[in-house]
Amino acid sequence: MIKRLTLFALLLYCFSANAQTKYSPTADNLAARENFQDMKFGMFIHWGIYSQLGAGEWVMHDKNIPYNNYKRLADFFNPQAFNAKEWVAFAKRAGMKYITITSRHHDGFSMFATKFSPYNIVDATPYHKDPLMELAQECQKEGIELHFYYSLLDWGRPDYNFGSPIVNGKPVNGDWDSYIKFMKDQLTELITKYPAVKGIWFDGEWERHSVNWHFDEIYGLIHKLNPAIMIGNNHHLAPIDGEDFQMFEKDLPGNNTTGFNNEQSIGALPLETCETINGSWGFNINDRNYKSVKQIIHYLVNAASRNANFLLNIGPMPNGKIQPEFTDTLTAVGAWMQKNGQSIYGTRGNIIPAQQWGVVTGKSKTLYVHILDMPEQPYIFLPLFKGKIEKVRAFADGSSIKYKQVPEGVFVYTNNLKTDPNDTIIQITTD
Ligand code: FHN
Repeated sequence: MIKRLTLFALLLYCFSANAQTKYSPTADNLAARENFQDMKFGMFIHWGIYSQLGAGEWVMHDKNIPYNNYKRLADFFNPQAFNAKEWVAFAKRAGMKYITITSRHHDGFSMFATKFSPYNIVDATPYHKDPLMELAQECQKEGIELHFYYSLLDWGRPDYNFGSPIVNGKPVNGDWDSYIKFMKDQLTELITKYPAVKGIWFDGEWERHSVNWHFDEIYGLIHKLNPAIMIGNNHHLAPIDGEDFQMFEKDLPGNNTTGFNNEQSIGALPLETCETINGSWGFNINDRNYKSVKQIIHYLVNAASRNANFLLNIGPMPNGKIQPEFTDTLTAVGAWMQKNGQSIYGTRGNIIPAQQWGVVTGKSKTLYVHILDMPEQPYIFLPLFKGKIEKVRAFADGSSIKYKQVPEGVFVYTNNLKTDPNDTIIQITTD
């Protein structure tokens, strides 16, 4: 009898598992994915009450600040100099097409007006305004996409119960159902109230790999509210059902210098890689490890050649201003994009593997060869290239360049080429 019951339970399980419908993206979502890949360059923003301590967004955790003491930061968070117009104009000037901003980080503080937690910028600070609404409205006006970073991990809420052991998919002593409901309520607010929101960027799953995050319900809800929303999750794993893009942290797809991407293979979804302009995500007054204009251009070009967007982070200051080191660098990157954006926006990658001299991006019948490190010999070689070439020109001035096609690929001669210290671009038109 017991055997029969077990068999029946097994059959029932298999049946219900099969009956679960797999996510199938709508036409609008597929269009959003194409558009996402076309944008190529986005601005990541980590900004919260932690910015006031000038030591990054993990300061509460890193400096062992008790949650109740940390919460006092809200009492004097008053970013009077925040100006959504300036931020959006700055992102545009840098050549960025979308903004991904922290709506709630691991400290649990909501940077938006929410009915579901009093610990939010409108109710808990003297600022009493919702900067994310101003940003959303400005993004919509200026044609910039807005994505919200949303932390799954919460260091302070009793229902999350940070540090608790996990038993049967739930934290012991927490109230997991209440926490899941809370997140769904907040996500509903973010998706239904804020204009221009086009994506949700989850983070913090890695803190509890063994818990049941109810992603089927959470992703299902988001796509029900707006099927075109792009969902990504920084779980450092291969994408799971319901996600619309795959992200990599501080590494180009396929690399694993951080150790985050041990279990992460590259899937078929649109890709994004994020990195920060210095060494910190949130404002860090002591971090002067600024990336140069050249480093940022190289990151962007390398990401595009591997078919990935580049989401570059800045941590604004607590008053809402962006420090001049960041604005100067990104204004120069924007000037470069103004001239050379055609070789990045709307392109796709994985045309040939990365070479010692650089990489290739492409759009329909045009290839853009990015020489990032000019070789000593007067030519570069593009392996595997089999298409019929119509013309090879310098992108900067259109002058013709000599080439020789062989069965193994093509030699492009660089001796008379005017070089660019950031990236010498050659345009190959194929038939
Ligand atoms: O812990 C966070 C960190 O603060 C930051 O938000 C980055 C951005 O990719 N993600 C987490 C670390 O994986």
